[in-house]
Amino acid sequence: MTEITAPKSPVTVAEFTEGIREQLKYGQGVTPEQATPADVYVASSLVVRHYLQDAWFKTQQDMVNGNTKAVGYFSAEFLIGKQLRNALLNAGMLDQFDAAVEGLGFDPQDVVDSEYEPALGNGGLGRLAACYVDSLASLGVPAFGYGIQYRYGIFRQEFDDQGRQVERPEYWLANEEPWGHVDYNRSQKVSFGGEVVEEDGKKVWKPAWSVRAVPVDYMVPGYKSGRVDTLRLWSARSYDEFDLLTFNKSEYLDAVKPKVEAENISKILYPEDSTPQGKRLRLEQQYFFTAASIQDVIRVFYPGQSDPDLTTLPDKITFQLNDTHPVIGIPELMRVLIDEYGYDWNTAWDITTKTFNYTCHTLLPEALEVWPADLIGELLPRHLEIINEINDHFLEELKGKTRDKDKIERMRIVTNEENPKVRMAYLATAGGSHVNGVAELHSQLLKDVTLRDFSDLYPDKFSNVTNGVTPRRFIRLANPRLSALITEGLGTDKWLSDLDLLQGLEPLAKDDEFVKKFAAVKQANKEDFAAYAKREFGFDLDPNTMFNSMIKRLHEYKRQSLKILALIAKYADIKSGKVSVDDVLPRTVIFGAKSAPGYYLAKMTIQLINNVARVVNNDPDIKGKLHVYYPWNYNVRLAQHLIPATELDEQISQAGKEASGTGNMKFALNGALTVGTLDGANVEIRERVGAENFFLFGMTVDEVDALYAQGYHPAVYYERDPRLKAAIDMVADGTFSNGDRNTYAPLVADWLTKDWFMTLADFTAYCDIQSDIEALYRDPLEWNRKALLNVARTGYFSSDRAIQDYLDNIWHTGPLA
Ligand code: KOT
Repeated sequence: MTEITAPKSPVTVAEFTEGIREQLKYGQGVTPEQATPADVYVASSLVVRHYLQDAWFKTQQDMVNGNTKAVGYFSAEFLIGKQLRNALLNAGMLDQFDAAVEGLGFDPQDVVDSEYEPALGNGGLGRLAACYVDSLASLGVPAFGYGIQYRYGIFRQEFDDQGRQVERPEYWLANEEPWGHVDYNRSQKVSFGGEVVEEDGKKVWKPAWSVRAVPVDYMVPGYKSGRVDTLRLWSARSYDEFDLLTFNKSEYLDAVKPKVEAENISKILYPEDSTPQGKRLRLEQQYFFTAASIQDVIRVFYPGQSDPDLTTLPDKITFQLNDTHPVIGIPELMRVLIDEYGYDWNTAWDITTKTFNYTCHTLLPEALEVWPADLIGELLPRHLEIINEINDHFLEELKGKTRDKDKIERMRIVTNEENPKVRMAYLATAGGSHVNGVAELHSQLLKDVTLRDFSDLYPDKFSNVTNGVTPRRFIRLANPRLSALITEGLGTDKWLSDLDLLQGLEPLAKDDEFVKKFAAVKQANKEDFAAYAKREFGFDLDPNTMFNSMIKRLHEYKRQSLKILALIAKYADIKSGKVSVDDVLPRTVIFGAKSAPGYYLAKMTIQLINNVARVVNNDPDIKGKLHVYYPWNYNVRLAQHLIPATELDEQISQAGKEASGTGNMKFALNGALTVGTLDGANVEIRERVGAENFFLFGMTVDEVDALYAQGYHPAVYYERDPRLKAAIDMVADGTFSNGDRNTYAPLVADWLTKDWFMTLADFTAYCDIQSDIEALYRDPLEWNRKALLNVARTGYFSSDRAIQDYLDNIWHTGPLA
C-alpha cells in the first residue's frame, strides 16, 4: 500500500494564487480578467479541497486500517452553513486566501458572499449535527456524518405586503456547488415495497422497486487536527432513466414517471420542526438514507469481503441516531444481518444493540414519531415483520424484569390496537445501548416523564450530554473582533480548540480598560450589523440603541408572543402617556424565525410581529425609542452576523419545553446577556455565568405542572395585569391591522381561552424584569463587565466538550493515533 504523506496545507500565497489561476483556466474556463467573484469562489473552494485531499485519504485509510472505533452520526438534517471560510479556517489558509484573492483583484468578501448556503436543516437539531461533525474532525476522531442531500432545502421565507410568511422553494443547487463530490461509483441500491415470501424455510423479501442512492461527499476538515472526516449525503436517482416501452407509446409523462418518483425521495426537506409529519415520503427518506449508510459502512469497513465477520461491527463503528428520524436503521441492520449474511436472531440483536445509540431532542409529546404499522408494512414489509419480532422479544424480556403488567403494556414498541402503531422512540431505546437527552434538565425529564418506564427498568442506558456549539464558526468566523480580543487577553489562540481556556478572561473583567475594549468590539459589531441589515434588507438600525434579538423557529412553546406582547405593552404605555417617551430606553428588537408552513397560529404571530414593526417604527410619538425589525429568511449566515452584534438575547420558552437550545450558548459566548426561563440549557448557562449575570424570570417546571393540574385560566392574568390587558386589547382592536378586528381574532381567542404554553401567566414577571435589564444597560461598564463574564464562563458549551462527553460515556472511542 502506498504511504500517504501528511497534509500539504497550509500553503503559501503564491501557491494559492496559482491554484486559483489553474482552476479558473481548466475548471471554469475563464481568465482572471473574465472571472466573476462567483468563479473565484468556485475556484478557491476547489483549491482548498485539493489541499485537503491527502489528509482526507489518510484519515479514511487510518480509520479502516487502524483500531480506533469510528462514529457514524445519522441525521436527517445537517445545517452546515457556508463552507468556504470554515474550510479555510480549519485548514489554516484564511490569510493566504485573502491575500491571493486580493492579489487577483477581488474583494474576499464578494467571493465568500457568492456561496449559496446549503439549507439542509430546520433549526437546532440540524445545526447541532453540523457542529458535531466539525468537533469530531477537530478532535481527530474518525467519523461519518450520514444524511440526505436534499435538492430543495428549508424553504426561502419571504413576507408579503400584509406581513405574512410566504414560502418559496430553496433551490440551493442552482449554481455550481464545489463542495459536494458526487461519487456515482459508490452508489447503493435501496429497495421498497413488494412482499415477503418463504424460500427453503427462509424469509425472502421481494421488493417492488428500487432507487439508486448516490453519495455526495463533503469534506469535514478538523481545526488544526490534520484530519478530514466525511459528511456523506445521499441523493436519490432512478435506475430506469425512462421506460422505453411506455415512451414508444408516446406517453412521455408516464415514461419519465419512475424517474420522477424515485428522485422525489431526496427532493425536499420537510419544513417541520418538532412535529413529525406522518407522510409516506418521509418514511421513504428515512429508510433511504439509513439503508444506504448501513450498506456503505459494510463496504468501507469490510472491503471486498463476501463473507465478513459482522460480529466485529460494534468494534469498528458506533451509530448515533439524531432523534428518531433514522431509527428505521435498527430493523434494517437486523434484516441485513439475518437475511443477507445469515446470522441468527440473537447474534444479530447483539450486534445491533451494541452498535446503535439514540439522542432525544424533544419533550413535546406530539414530536415523538409514531408510524402506522400498515404504512411500514406497505413500504417495508420485511421490516414490519422484524419490528413485530423485536416487540415480541422485548415484551418477553420485560416479563423477566417486572411483574407490573400495565407497565409492560405501556412499553410496547408496537401498540396493541386495531390499527397498530410503531413508536420509534421506544424502538430506539430498546434497540440501542444508550439514550441521552441534550441538557441536564431535559435528560432528567426524559427519565422522569417521557421514557419513565424505560429508565425504571434500564437505568444504566440513560445519560445526559449537554449540547455544545463550535467556537470556530460561531466565535472565530462570526466574530473576528472578539476573537482577536480574546487572543490578546489570553496571550494565545489555543482557546479555539480548548474553550475552557476562556476562563482566563475572568480576571480581566475587573480591568476597566479591558472591559472598555470589549464594549468597543460590541459597538463595532453593532455598526457592522446595521450596515449589513441596510444592504440586505433595507433596514435603518440605530447602533446607539440596545440590540435585543430573538432568533429561533417560530413555535408557540418558544413564546415569541410573550416578547411581542411585552413590546406592545410598552408601546401602549407610551401612547397612553403612562410612560414618558423621554424615559424609555432606546431599544431595537430583532426577530428571526421561520414557521412550519401549516402552523396557523405561528404564521399569524409572524404577521403580527411584522405589523407591530410597521406601526411602531413609523409612529412619531415613539421618537425612535422602540424599533422592531424582522429580517426574513433567517439562516446560519444571518445568525453569524446578528449574534456578535446582540446585547440582549431572549430564551423565554415555557419551562420544560425547550430541550436545550443552542442559540443561548452562541449568544453567551459572544457576550450577550440572556433574559430567560429555567428551561433547557438556560439552567446550566445560568449556573455557570452566575445568577447575577443572567436575567431570570418566570415559572419553573414544577410551577407549570402545578398550574396545569390546578386548571389554567389565562383570562385571569389578562384581568389582573393592566399592561397585559392593554397589549391584548391593542391587538384585538385593530391597531396592527388597519382597524380590522378580525385579523388577529384567532390569536387573541387562543391567548384568552387556551394559551397552552402559559404566555399570559409569565407576562408580569417578564415585564418586571425589564426594569432590571434597563437599569443595568444604563451603566455600560457594568453591563459589559457582566457580558464579558458570560464569555469567560461559558467555554463549557463548546461542541468539543459535548463530543468528548459522547466519546467518554457513550461511544467509548477517541482520536486516531
Ligand atoms: C424535530 C422533530 C422531532 C423531534 C425533535 C425535533 C427537533 C428538536 N428539532 N429540533 N430540535 C431542537 O434540537 C436542538 C438540538 O438538540 C435543541 O437545542 C432544541 O431545544 C430542540 O428544539
